[in-house]
Amino acid sequence: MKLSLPTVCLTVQEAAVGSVSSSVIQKWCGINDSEYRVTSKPAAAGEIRIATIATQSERYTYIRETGMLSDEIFQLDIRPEDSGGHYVEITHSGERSLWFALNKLRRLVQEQLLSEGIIYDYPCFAMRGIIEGFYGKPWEAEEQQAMLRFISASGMNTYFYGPKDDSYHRAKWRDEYDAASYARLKLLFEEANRLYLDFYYCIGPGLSMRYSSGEDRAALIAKLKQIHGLGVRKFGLLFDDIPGELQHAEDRNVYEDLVAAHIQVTQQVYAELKAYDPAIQLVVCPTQYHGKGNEYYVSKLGQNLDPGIDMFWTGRYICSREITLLEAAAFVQSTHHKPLYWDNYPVNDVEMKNEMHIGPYRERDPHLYRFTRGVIANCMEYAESSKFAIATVADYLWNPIGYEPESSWKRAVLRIVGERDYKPFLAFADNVLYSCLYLRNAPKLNEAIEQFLFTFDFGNREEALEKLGAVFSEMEAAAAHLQRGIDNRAVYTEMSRWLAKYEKGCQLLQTAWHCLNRSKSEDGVSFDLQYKAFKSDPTYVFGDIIDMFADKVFEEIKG
Ligand code: LTM
Repeated sequence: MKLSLPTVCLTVQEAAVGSVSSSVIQKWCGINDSEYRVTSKPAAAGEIRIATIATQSERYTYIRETGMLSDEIFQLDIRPEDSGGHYVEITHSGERSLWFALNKLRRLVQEQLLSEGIIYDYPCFAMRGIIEGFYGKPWEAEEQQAMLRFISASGMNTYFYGPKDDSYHRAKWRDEYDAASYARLKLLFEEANRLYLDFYYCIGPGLSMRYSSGEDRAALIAKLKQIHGLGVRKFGLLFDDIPGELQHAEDRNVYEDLVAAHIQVTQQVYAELKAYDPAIQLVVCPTQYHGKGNEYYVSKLGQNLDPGIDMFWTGRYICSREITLLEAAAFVQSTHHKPLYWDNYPVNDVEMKNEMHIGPYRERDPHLYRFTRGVIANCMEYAESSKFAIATVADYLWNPIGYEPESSWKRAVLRIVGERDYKPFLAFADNVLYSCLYLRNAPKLNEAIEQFLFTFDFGNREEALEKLGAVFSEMEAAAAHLQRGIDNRAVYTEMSRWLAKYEKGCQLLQTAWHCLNRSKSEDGVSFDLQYKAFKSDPTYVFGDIIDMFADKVFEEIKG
């Protein structure tokens, strides 16, 4: 989506020294369609004049609250200019913190919150990002690039490449990338770099690897070195979703169990890559990647891995409804590693394929950053629709204590679908919020029906019908609006199945209303047919809310 950002004028003094900040600001203007100019004059209306101060002082390189060095701290000192524009002095420690400062500025402009004052800001979680780690069609190159721009603009700093159905990542892990796929990966890596994102390349060899085989271990290291050739320095070794026992006789002769094999292979990969290039970093995903954190496999793995290797963990369950401090602390205690959460939200693959996960991120303890390396959210194969949830994950990870799911989510909806479709989209979205994080269905519709039933049965029937009719009509109007088209074409296409089911449901509710109003005798038959058609579509919209209401309608039809 295009933003109408003001012209950004860099003060002459800055540009004159040919500073790094000048090139960062130019790049940022390019990405955000904002005009870039160098000036000595105060900013006129519609302009922002920027001056930057780079410093390595403690205030800009160390987060006291987390006790960690950081390259992401910044301060914005915003002052209105007499000439109508704004002067903003950005204090930062380097390119990345300047980048985040500019993105904060962008949000202030976008949300019309640019006003005089000082904003000193930094993120709470060290690693904040997403993983393309779902089953299903990997994202297209353009979708990947757009997603990188989106997460970077949202304050995230990490992208993991690990689509289960990229055969080079998992099924054909031994094979080196062909020229075309290698070139595509290179572009992706370069874009991540340009956007100050840490790029992790993941490999999942566990389906067929013979852990004891020198040849297989050499193939694994050679493959990672091929990726290292692109400039990639961060890797993920994924042992998730593979058999929990050693599969090959030769492995059973060498290792007492699976975890012993995983320790040896991971340690060797880490040692050899470190010797090859000391800058490399490694994350491992255990085969037991969820639970209490004190089980045999994961405790033994953690206690025997180099402390520099990070460990993925999805929490109590594969898709965890909540993540608590106690759970994180238990993991730290038994594995001697802070968990790096691989959070399976908004992913909707495998048995969740009929759900559409667009609701806000919830139920993660606001103090979780104290016990974790970070959170990496696993996305849906629907790249554009993943952004609703991802924007809220980004808000939580930056400032979990100030995070408010509802307001963060509404900002995300506005940003993604735009003003024209905002209200109808909210009306629709309320009926597709169900996920592992939120076990409720269609809360607004549910409340309207509950109120209706009470008044219909025990109060004034006409009044009850009138109120419910208004709710249904509004829903039907929203469905019709969205079916005619959403400005964000990608959302429209990805959600076509859910939008169609929503429309079907809205039409069914209208028929139900006519039945209850007894205005048309043929409505009973029509409702029955429509209801059967609605039920035969497994796409998850409304949950069971319409079913409960349908029972009442059938009861009334029977008289
Ligand atoms: O969660 C992990 C570590 N692995 C897989 C994911 O690739 C998959 O997307 C999710 C959701 O189905 N479940 C997994 O087990």
